[in-house]
Amino acid sequence: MLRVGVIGTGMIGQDHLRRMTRVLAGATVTAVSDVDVDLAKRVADGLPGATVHLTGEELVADPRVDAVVVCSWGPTHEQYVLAAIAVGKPVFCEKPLATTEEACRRIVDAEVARGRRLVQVGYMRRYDPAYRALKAAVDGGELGDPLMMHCAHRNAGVPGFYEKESIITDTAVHEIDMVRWMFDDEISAAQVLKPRRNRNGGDLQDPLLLILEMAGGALVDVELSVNIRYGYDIRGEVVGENGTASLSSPVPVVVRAGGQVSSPVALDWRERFARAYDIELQEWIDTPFDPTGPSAWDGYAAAVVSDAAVAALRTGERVTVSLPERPPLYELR
Ligand code: NAD
Ligand code: ISE
Repeated sequence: MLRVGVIGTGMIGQDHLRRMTRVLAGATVTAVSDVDVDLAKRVADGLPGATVHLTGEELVADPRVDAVVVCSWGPTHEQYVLAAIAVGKPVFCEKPLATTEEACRRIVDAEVARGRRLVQVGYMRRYDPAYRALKAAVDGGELGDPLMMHCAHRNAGVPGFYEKESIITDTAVHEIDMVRWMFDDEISAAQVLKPRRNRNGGDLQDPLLLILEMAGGALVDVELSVNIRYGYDIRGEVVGENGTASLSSPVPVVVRAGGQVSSPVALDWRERFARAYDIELQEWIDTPFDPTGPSAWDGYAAAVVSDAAVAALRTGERVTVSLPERPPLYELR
């Protein structure tokens, strides 16, 4: 049984706790921590035997914790991931790995210095059955070479920690990781176009259109709408030389009644990606010392592009991206 400590007991922290205690096999939660100590205590009430630690560092050092799950706000991830690497404990870190290139580089450097992979990042789309089927269609070759991908990432509203640039660093970062994986290719430039603002978003630049250029020449457009009220809607269509392939809408039911055809829209990411989160965490629990999911390097690469996209958002310019050489620790397996 893997003894897990969870740092950050907010929305996704609680959702991962639920799946580790009620859905998945092989893990037991022995500790939790949150800067909101009362919240951590309330959450721990439902976790028999779990210790509440006042700091994440204390949790990482707990001898009853074999592995760490980090679910606190993005800018706080670095300190906990570094603490786990320092004591050689595996760490599953929710995305983004950290919110800047520099912070992610420090994590990569620490892991390389340690000489083994200990970090997995929560880019769960790689585990989503619909995205996997889309990638299989692209890899199968029937479409010919992929030329473009159209994506939409729509949220009904934004979480409390959201800041001006979170639309890139917290939201678009999923597509940034996903297209690197989908096309086995790196992103070479980013540009941001700003349409008229949605009044639901206050002074947030919402929606926006992110254009990503892939090194191999494909172009990706991502519509980001984060206060669109009607629900959580994730779309993706790859256009190839001979055909197209798109994510099908994963609706549980279609109702035909009263002269209407209707189906429910997911409320948020918990509903839309439930299966993907289950698969990613189960695989991590099964082999925490040999993680096969998104690595610290993938987290770093996403942050380099995300920094470029933030610069593009600020300046209106097309910003080029170049990644340094990937350390041998992260060679594809
Ligand atoms: P949240 O605000 O609901 O929860 C975050 C919790 O972290 C809060 O309880 C807060 O008090 C705590 N916290 C903040 N700073 C801390 C610190 N220094 N130490 C310990 N605890 C701290 O936010 P959330 O929606 O659960 O998001 C948390 C993280 O998970 C973010 O990085 C977010 O991007 C990521 N996330 C990923 C997905 C996904 O689809 N993979 C979905 C949602 C959130
Ligand atoms: C949130 O943090 C997530 O990661 C969700 O998957 C994403 O859709 C949302 O925009 C983010 O705020």
